[in-house]
Amino acid sequence: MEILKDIAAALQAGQSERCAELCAAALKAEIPAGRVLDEGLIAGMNVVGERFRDHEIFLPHVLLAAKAMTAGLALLEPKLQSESVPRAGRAVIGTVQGDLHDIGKNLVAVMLRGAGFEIVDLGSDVAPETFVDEALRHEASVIGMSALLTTTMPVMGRVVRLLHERGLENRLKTLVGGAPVDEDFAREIGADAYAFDGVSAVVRLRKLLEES
Ligand code: B1M
Repeated sequence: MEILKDIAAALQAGQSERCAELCAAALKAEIPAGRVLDEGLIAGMNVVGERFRDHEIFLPHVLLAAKAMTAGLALLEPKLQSESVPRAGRAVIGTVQGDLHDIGKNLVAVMLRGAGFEIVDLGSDVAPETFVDEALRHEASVIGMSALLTTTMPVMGRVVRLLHERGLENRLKTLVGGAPVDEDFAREIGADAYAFDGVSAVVRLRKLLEES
């Protein structure tokens, strides 16, 4: 669809205002928010990621694209969340220490809230102790962790180990995700669940809460 391609192009060009305007127009044309997200914003960001990897563009360009993504997401958020869903359980979520990538984590939080979960967002660059202390303080049942860098993935394992050291592994379950993370890695570090994206995070979190 042309407008979705335009959204992807505006994001790649780092044009926040245009990106937001186009997202608003797409919603007005009754294109489902999930489609605007997948075929517009995420499609555009994937190209940015590839071009950054191939050294065709540099960090300031990626930052502008991230700003455009955030502007578009702000418009989609109310549509992605369905109101009046009964509260299904509480989790804290954050991007692990040393990692500032928060777009995916924010998106997952939106999807989880939309599915009725109470989500406490701890932000990015979250230390292992903070994950555990905040989960206890908020009486959450699950710690959700996001990592986008291969260098920060190991922090997830530190959180799992900390839970064991403090005898909390049965009380606080762990859910991990992010582009470099996969099922095998989750198993290796002893996390309770892995989710590929926001939709699978909803399924996995629901299952974890049923089990706890
Ligand atoms: Co950076 N970056 N970045 N970056 N960045 C990546 C991750 C990279 C793959 C780019 C590349 O080289 N192709 C690369 C990592 C390489 C690696 O580790 N092997 C990289 C690098 C190297 C870096 C820096 C080190 C660059 C530098 O400084 N030289 C630096 C690190 C800073 C730091 O964190 N300490 C850096 C910085 C940045 C910006 C600040 C400019 C910006 C982030 C802005 C922000 O987040 N506020 C940025 C961006 C935007 C990217 C790319 C282009 C896009 C990430 C994104 O937002 N994707 C990224 C390349 C890429 O991934 N294609 C890249 C869209 C988002 C919706 O997807 O985050 O994958 P994603 O989230 C998905 C799933 O992963 C999953 O669901 C989400 C929705 O579908 N998911 C979960 C995520 N968390 C989950 C949690 C769950 C469940 C599912 O449960 C709890």
